[in-house]
Amino acid sequence: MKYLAICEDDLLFQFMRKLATKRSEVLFIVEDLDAARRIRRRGGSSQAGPLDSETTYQKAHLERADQVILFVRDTELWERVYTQIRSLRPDTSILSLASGKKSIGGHKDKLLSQLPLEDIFEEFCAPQLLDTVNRRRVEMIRGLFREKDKINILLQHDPDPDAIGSALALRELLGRNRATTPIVTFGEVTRPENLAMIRLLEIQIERVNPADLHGDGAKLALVDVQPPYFEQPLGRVDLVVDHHPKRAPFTARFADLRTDYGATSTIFTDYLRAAGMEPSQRLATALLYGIKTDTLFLERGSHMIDVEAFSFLYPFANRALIAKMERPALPREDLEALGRALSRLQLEDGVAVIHMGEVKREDVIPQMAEFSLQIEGVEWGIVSGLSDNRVVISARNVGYVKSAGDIMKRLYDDIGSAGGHRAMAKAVIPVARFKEKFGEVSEKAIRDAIVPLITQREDENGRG
Ligand SMILES: [Mn+2]
Repeated sequence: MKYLAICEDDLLFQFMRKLATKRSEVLFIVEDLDAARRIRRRGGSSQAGPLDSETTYQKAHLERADQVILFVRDTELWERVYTQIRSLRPDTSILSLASGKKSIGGHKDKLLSQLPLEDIFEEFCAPQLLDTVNRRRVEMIRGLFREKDKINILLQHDPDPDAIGSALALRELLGRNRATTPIVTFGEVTRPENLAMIRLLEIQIERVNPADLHGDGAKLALVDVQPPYFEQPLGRVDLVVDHHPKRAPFTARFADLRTDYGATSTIFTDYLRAAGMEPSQRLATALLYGIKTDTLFLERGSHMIDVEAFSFLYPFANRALIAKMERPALPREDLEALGRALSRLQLEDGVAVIHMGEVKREDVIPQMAEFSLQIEGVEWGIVSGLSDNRVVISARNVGYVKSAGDIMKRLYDDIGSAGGHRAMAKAVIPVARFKEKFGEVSEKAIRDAIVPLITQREDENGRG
């Protein structure tokens, strides 16, 4: 096969140098002498001359060419060159590389085919370019923090797998651990699948009060969420990586919002790949589960990019573990404790108070608080249990009433840690301190303390 490549300059040669020099049958015809020399110096064959002149093609033996490749961006020149070639060789096939689809429109020429540059670029160059962009972003992210900085990675109120996976990935990307880079939330994980995820992957998510976010000069990173989501101002935000649309303006030292991504975990998978990092099984499992749940197994709003990230992570992940997360099981003992508690449930002013006693697994408590809101007439669900010599209390409400976080704080913050937001809150108190203040750990003690605060009229609010 003899190829004739007709080009304005030596750009095409640069792109296909390996191929063109290996196959000496490609002759490059270029406009100027310098370009022709450059091609020859680098091992190609070339000839210089006006591209629209008959003499050029006679010298190049156009009649021996099996295929003409046309790489001319100037549309007027393109027309002249095309006309010239066709008048000399009506039967040779021409492949035109051009931007846009314009030039081909006017010609009913079966032997002319066009390869749009955009398509070539997208398929072969864009992924590598994107890789460069991601690598640059990773460098910027690493540059945000100094080694001695503590970083809080803040998630939404009820962290989901996408957020949790992203937080783990950020930590890994920064080469940090749980102590220096805790994952925090103002709320807590409640969905059984998500609780199963953090239990099976041994991920700790700490509850913090908004006031403590920058304690000890800690830096703040947000993943899968943006600052305006939070009711309270967050102070200085160092990093935001998210895939949700930007609803309100915010400032952050670094922000990467990609609304065309189905999951934030996909963005972090991009980062990891660009940084040349192979994810651990734990991280790959978390990210895979994040992408899977946020895109409803690659159905909802997912794109090629999510599918690619998914298939990259798949071999590293523990699929058996994911199957367990999707069907979380409750310990039998805890179910029995719940059954007993439910059997004596009394509803008063729409408030359900359930004390489960000793529980095997602490995450059953928020799960049951969530569940209690489904009981008819329940507007507040307060569920408590004992775990590790601590009283753990979860509060939930239907959302339009008083702030659960405020009430828990007023009651328990002085003897333990308590907080949360309007619809969901938690308190953890050492048993001894609870007994000092309330006498005993029982449904009655909890109810007697909480119900008055819930039913208190608005105008009294804040005085007690
Ligand atoms: Mn998400």
